[in-house]
Amino acid sequence: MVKPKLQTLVNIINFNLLIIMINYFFWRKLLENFNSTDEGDIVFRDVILLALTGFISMVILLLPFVNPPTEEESATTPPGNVIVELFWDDKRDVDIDLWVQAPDDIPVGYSNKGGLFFNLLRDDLGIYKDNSPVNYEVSYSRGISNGTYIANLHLYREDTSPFKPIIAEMLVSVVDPDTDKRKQILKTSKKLEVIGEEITVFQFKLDRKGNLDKNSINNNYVMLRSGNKDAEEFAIDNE
Ligand SMILES: [Ca+2]
Ligand SMILES: [Ca+2]
Repeated sequence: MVKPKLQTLVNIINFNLLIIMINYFFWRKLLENFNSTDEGDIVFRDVILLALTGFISMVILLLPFVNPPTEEESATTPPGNVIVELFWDDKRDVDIDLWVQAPDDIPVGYSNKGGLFFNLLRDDLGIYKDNSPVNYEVSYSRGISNGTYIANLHLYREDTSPFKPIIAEMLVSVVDPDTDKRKQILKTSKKLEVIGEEITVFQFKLDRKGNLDKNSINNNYVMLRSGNKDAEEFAIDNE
């Protein structure tokens, strides 16, 4: 619960006293209409009046705490400024890898989860060793560099033999650094059929504000992945 500042509390109490007075005179005027002259009735009336005004003032005093402002809004603000997401069928134990590269940075993917600007949150292996029910990878950048971004996917491991083609969906979003508003700028689906194949899904240019240069969008292939099985074996053999 967020504590109100002292000044706010003083304002509430002042306001509350005003309400007590208004209430008291309102109800008193109302009850006077009964025109009772009996002393016992007057005492009873005053007690009731005090109890009533006390109750109303308690309610008013507690109102600011019924639905206090929380810091939830900031918790729902997505992290990062350039967000590249990859989705594939949750029910299939297929491992697909997302690879991204920011301008003037190294490729970021499962074997290199952090660069200067991008970070891969997690390498989703399909259903294998996954506590979540989803097949999903996401990379975030902090801040937006001016220049060309590349987003690839790599079909790493199959679930069945022969392999049944699978659809992967890629989304690119930008969070405006000034307003924190998130906007999806690119979206597409790809049918993947060849195990081990890496494709470039998007190349695109952004300025520092996250504005997309629509003329820059293409999918000319640039290899980003490293640490693939062949490369690992090659590295081990040559040690
Ligand atoms: Ca993966
Ligand atoms: Ca998964």
